[in-house]
Amino acid sequence: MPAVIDDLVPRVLRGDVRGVARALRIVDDRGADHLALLKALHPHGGRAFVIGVTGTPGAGKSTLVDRLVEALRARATKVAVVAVDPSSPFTGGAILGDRIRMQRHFLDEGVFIRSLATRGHLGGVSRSAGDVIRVLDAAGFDVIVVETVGVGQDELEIARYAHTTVLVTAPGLGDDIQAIKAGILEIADVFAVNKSDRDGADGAVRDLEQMIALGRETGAAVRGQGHSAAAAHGPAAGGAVAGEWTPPVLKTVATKNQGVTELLAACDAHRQWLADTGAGTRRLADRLAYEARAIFRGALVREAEARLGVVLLEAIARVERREEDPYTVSEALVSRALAGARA
Ligand SMILES: Nc1nc2c(ncn2[C@@H]2O[C@H](COP(=O)(O)OP(=O)(O)OP(=O)(O)O)[C@@H](O)[C@H]2O)c(=O)[nH]1
Ligand SMILES: [Mg+2]
Repeated sequence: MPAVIDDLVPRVLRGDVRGVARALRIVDDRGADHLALLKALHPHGGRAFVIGVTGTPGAGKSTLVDRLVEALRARATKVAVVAVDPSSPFTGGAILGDRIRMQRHFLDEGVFIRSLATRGHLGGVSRSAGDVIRVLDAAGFDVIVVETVGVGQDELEIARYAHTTVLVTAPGLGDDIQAIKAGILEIADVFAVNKSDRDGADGAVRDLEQMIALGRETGAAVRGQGHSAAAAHGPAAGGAVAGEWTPPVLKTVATKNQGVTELLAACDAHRQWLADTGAGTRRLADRLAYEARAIFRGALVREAEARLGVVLLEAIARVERREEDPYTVSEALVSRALAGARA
């Protein structure tokens, strides 16, 4: 192991704030030592509870996260917050806004706030988030909250790293609730209808509950298990019915700190359910498999690009000039990159 990593690892494991910041910079830069660092930290992870917070832009995610941090600190939990904004070209501004919103935690040693500059990273947003979570987990943070904007593919992928995924929406975003249907229903464990001080909160709660019930019916039908009304609707406060988790839909007003205790309780209940049913172990195995594939793909592309060098550039130029089709070119490139490689 490189000497610099040798020195750094114990500092990260002690939770030394400067050491953690340094480690995150190394991971971000993807320099020569970053894999050695991640390898060394890997065995020390697996203790942190990772909460993913996603949902429609402007729904109040950061305000809510700030309140969650406050509630967690009240129980002396060490918390790290990771803000991810993969799509916006104005990331600097958005993250600055998040910082200002959360700055009252800045002098608290038990809170670590970090924004993720993700665009342009090979392997994508989810790989960066996975690496950052690995460092923070090893550093002994009890809870890691990951805030992502939107409901796109990146956010769905980041949810793979979370134990509990909270979807935040707000009244009057009817169109967005339609958009949410595309995949997020399956991955959200807890729903928060924030800005419940506004009109339409009860309607939004009803809509979501209906969609969840419908999703469960469809799921049950697909699995050929049938369903009961009780299983479809579950208890009002959310929770497990016959081994299944019914995502609760909670009303919150982040600006007034309303519903935050209940939201945290729902996350705790989901964590307990993961532990009690073995679902947590399965999710972890899924996540590790997914992560291994993503890391493999990234490493493969890097290696192939390094081997091909200028040959790759020339081949792409031929496609640009319409001398060759991209399929034939890709096949030839893959053959050439892997030539001589043994399993
Ligand atoms: N009325 C009302 N306003 C809220 C509530 N929660 C947040 N807001 C306001 O909504 C605006 C957006 O809040 P943010 O916390 O930045 O929302 P966000 O979802 O993190 O936004 P992005 O990260 O940009 O997608 C801010 O002006 C908040 O003060 C709430 O419960 N009620
Ligand atoms: Mg935000």
